[in-house]
Amino acid sequence: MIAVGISEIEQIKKRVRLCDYLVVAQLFLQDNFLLTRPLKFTDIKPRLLGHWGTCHGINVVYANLKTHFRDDHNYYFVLGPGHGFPALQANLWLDGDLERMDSMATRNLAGLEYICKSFSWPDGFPSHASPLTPGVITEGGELGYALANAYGYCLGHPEKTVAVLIGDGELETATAIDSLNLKNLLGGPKNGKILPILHLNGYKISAPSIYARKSERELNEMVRGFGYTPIWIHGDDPETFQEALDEQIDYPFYIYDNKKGSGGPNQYQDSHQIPLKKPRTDEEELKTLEDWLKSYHFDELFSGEEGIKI
Ligand SMILES: Cc1ncc(C[n+]2csc(CCOP(=O)(O)OP(=O)(O)O)c2C)c(N)n1
Repeated sequence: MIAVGISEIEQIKKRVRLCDYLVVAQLFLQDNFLLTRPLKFTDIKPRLLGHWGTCHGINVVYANLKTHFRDDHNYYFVLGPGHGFPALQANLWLDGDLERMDSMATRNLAGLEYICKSFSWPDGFPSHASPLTPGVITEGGELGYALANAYGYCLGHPEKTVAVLIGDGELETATAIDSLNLKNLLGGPKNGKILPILHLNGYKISAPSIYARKSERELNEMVRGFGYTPIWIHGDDPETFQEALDEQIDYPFYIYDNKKGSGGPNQYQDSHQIPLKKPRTDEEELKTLEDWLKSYHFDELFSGEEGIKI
């Protein structure tokens, strides 16, 4: 039994589809953002930069946490892998957080075109989370500090809950793994609650992460050794995710186990950055990109006239 109903579960799925589409649009498109006509070579950005592989997982985590903590004004989210910026940007645009900081990022077609065109574009947005991003206080390009930041943010604020998403590659940094020890210093009733979520998508750039090479048992024992209780979330089903978040545990450590690059044309190590190299010159890749974008049925979630429909 989970604390959210069927309509909220459906809403999470729609939100993830919408944000996934916006990620792909930001990475690839400089025109024809709603696919109102067949995709052409000239619709594709001349220089493709950014990261896809981690983005679907970020969108899943963001949507589930947002629903779970919908009534909690003391809930905060820290994103470790700042290279997943297009996913963060999609969520911030959808909720109007971006428009509050940047009046061009309106929640309509003009704003959608603006965020897509401006991603990784001269004088536009950088490819990683940066101080231009609402709520971002630490440059997002260097991995490792997310958990320490989350503990710091909770210091002296027992009312706060901070969920922190840590990449499995990121957890290989000395800073991230050692930050688990902060529980012994800062866990307790005087400070806020930390919810670490390990994004176990298997790979760091082109090689398997060390944590993906460990068995479930080894990972569980490692997590328990640091004083947390491991809670596994296998796959993308929001019901499973909500069930995990509903568990009442003092020091949870969620392990979100999904496929890197899910929903895209290739997975794991081939999905880390731009999974299609030459859709601006290769007919087959252009078609693959068009099919990929169409797979999200974006017209059910957004239209030029009505705007956001979810
Ligand atoms: C301290 C540091 N070392 C290396 C890098 C280069 N780098 C960028 S992304 C990445 C892989 C990250 O893997 P993971 O944390 O698992 O994220 P995901 O696989 O979800 O993209 C690395 C090593 C970096 N950004 N920061």
